[in-house]
Amino acid sequence: MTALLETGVQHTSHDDQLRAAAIRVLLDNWTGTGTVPSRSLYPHQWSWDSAFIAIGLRHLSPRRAQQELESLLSAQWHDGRVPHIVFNPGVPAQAYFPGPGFWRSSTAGRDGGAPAVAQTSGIVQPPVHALAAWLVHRADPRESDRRGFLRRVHGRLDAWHRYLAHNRDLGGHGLVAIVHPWEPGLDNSPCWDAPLRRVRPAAAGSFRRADLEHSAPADRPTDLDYARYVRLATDYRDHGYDDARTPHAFRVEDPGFNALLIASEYALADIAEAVGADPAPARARAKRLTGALLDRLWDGERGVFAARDLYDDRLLPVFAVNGLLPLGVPGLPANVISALVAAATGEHFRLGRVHLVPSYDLAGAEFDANRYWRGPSWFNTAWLIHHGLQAAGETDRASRLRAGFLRDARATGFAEYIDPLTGTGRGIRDFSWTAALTLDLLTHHEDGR
Ligand code: 2M8
Repeated sequence: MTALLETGVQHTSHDDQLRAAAIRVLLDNWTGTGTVPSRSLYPHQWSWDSAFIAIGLRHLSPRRAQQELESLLSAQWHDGRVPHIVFNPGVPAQAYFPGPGFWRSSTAGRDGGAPAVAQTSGIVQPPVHALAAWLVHRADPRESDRRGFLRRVHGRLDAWHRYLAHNRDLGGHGLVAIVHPWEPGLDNSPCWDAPLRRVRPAAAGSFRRADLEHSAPADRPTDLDYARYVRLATDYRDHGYDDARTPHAFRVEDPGFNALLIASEYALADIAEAVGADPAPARARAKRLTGALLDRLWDGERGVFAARDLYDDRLLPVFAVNGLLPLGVPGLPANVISALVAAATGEHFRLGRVHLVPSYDLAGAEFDANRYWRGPSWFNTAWLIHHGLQAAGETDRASRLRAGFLRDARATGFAEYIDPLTGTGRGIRDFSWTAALTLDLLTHHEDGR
């Protein structure tokens, strides 16, 4: 710990001060086995947060980055799912809703092989973990090999991807479906408004939100949205988190989730090769997913990817940041890449003319510069699009986005999200993935990822 603390002191330049501040956030939010997204609003371990956090932590302590991922993966269910939250038993029950008493994973999830001791949620989040594990390994291969890191995580990551391929292809077209708006991580995006309208809200007063104690109501989802989130999660739980048995009133193929899975399948193939296993299955899955992504979710008329509602098998005509995330997927046709860059820079997202990348259409009827995923810009999606632009050969745009990212992270004290029009910080501060990805962008690494 002392060595880590020393890493963060005695710097003078602008970047070094920012690096020291980012390290401070990560040290403060470390619990001993993993990192909380925020001490106040999110006092447990979140799945895709941990992957982004590990990507930053690898520059501070590759060993700690390994631990971050391994502590999350240790709560994996036998069916392969990596839960979206792993609860810290030391945190009071009322600190976060829905908490362990709501999800009841060890009893309701018994058939899915939920851990007997660790308490978790029953839904999932985007599978960024294999990508994170590979990047963590690459940061210090010798230390990784010495600790047998890749050998230990390979089987778990493989089981995770197999769970998604086998249990979550609810449409039968080779893509993963999400069954709750929290699963893609873009909780209250206008993308989900239409499919959510079908969901009967849980009774008002049947649950108590904890988020409004830490964040302004104008920045967070509405009570009606919450009542629907609770209904969906209750139905899943009451069907034992069994994907085949649950009626799933909400079933959507999301381009962001599937694009991140493709990136992670390629990373899993690299991991397989490094541990002497067969990389072919993961590579084949990545290729199949890419074909299905193009067939099912490319909206050629609007020039972006779109989510598909499996209820009526229709694309959801919404410009949202998840539609840009496939930019980094290897092997996309050139016309798709150029259309995506045009969409990012056009009137809906105005890349380069606003702060980072708005989560939703600047010209859309539902645009709200403050409210959670309904307009604000987020640092993790900006980081992903930065890499997508690099992969597309758009190096100038990528470096301008990187510079804006670092400016906004510094100016807002590592805000959770920001107003895309003014750059004002929203949500909470000292947010872990903002700090972690700042650290990553401040550090040059040879493979460009
Ligand atoms: C937000 O989601 C949680 C539910 O999972 C919440 O609103 O309470 C989202 O921004 C999600 O993407 C993120 O992983 C999580 C923790 O940072 O917070």
